[in-house]
Amino acid sequence: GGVILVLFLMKVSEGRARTMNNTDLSLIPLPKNIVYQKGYFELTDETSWVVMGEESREELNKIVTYFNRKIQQSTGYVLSVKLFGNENVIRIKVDKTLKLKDEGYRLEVSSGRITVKGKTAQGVFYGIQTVMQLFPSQIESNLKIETIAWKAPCVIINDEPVFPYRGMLLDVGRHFHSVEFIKKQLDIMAMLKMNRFHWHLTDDQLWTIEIKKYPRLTEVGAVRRNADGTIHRGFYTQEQIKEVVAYAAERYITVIPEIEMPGHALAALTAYPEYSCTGGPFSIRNMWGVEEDVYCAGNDKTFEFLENILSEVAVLFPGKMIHIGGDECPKDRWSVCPKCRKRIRDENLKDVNGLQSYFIRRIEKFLLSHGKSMIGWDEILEGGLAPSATVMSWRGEKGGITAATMGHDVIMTPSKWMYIDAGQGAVEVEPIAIDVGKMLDSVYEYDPASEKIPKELRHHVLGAQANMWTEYATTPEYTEYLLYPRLLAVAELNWTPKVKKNYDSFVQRLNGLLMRLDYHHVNYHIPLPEGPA
Ligand code: TNX
Repeated sequence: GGVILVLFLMKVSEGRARTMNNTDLSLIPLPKNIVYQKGYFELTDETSWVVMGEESREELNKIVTYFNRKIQQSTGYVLSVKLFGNENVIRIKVDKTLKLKDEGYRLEVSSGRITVKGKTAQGVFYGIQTVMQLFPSQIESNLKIETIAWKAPCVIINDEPVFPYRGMLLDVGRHFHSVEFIKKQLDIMAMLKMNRFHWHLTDDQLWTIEIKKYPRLTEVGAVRRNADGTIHRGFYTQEQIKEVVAYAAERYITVIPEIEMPGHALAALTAYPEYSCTGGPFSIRNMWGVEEDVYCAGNDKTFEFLENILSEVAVLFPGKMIHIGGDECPKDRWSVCPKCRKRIRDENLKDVNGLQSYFIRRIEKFLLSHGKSMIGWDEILEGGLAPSATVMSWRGEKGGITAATMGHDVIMTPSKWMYIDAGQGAVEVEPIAIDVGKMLDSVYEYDPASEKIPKELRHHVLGAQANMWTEYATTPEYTEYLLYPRLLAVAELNWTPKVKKNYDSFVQRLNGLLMRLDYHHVNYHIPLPEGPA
């Protein structure tokens, strides 16, 4: 390990020692279009912001506050905000007439000033994120650094994302992760221009969201004793949920909560066994895999229970989408449950698979009546689905392609590429994970809208998502180790046009980004193309 680290650091310092060339920018994700210029802008304690125009002024002021906080920590400068000015300023503006997508921006760094124009305030936010990446990586430090000239090379950049959905899933239903941990990842996601956080809040092994109407969900469902005697626990109060949602919103990240049903529900059923087919009693599952006891689809009270939960969830998460899981629901209990069999007869369903579709459609109707739209894993396609639902394709891309053919929007998260809970190096040296051999380059090469998807359907592909399941990710350090640097590859494949994607260039730029992650104290994996020595 030590030798590898030294070699890596030598490589990094070699890169640093070269004279700075404006074409060596360490930008991730790589912008759509860069024109390199000569010279640089230098940030000083006299630099100020100028918020131009009337459009979205209040929001732009919030963005200034966000970046000022950051800049002050590392540089010690408190940048003022002025009404006018042309020299030593960072000018920002929302310009709706720009011929760019909503999240797009145009920026120009010249020796006298930096100008960032966004199609929306979010575009401005991303433009400034790019500006931050133009300054030395030390700008990410939370301690003041006095020995650095804060120079950004002169460039003109026109940029916009390929995909509108650029996501990351964190599973807290296997191993709980703290609010502090989540905020740290949201900071990094914002830096990478990612905009969706899929929060997998419930599973067979833990229920982690406080629901006022059903206190036993967290009293009973948020603590588990494993076979080895270790205790695993944790849940978020509604106040903490609001705190995370607001923190994400400040970074232009929408939080999508996932409440799993009809399967992966044993933590909830341990607390409220009356909503299962057998009535229990149960104890929270203390191994991984798929559980046979699921919500009873024949009992109207089950739907009342779930709808009451979703009503509270709908208020906590202002985003439009609610994820209801839908994956891996065994039908064993349903096929022998009298209430489920009666439902199959009464509703003229073909069989127990029809019951899965009945379940999902009934929940979707409820969500729509609350102004929310449903999203679920690709199993929700089985037996028919209402057209407004979005499908997350995880068992490969086939589910996604079928869904797009049927007119659904799709998020690609095929396990072969996007499951970054698998190991990312040689099995001999990597810690245990759920799977092996998901290397950085193979993740990077993934294309969410490839030739495999008929051209006329590609507009249904909203983007890709990296899934961080936590069966084996028991500590924050190890979870970060699995997330990084692969999350950076996922950020780029969602943002950067196919023709600009290049793995060698990505690895070059990665060195600079890893230094930024150091300032955030991220425990990333060090990628070595040669494998172990
Ligand atoms: C499959 S992806 C699951 C998860 C596991 C994951 C492990 C999906 C919808 N279900 O419950 O954590 O594999 O990689």
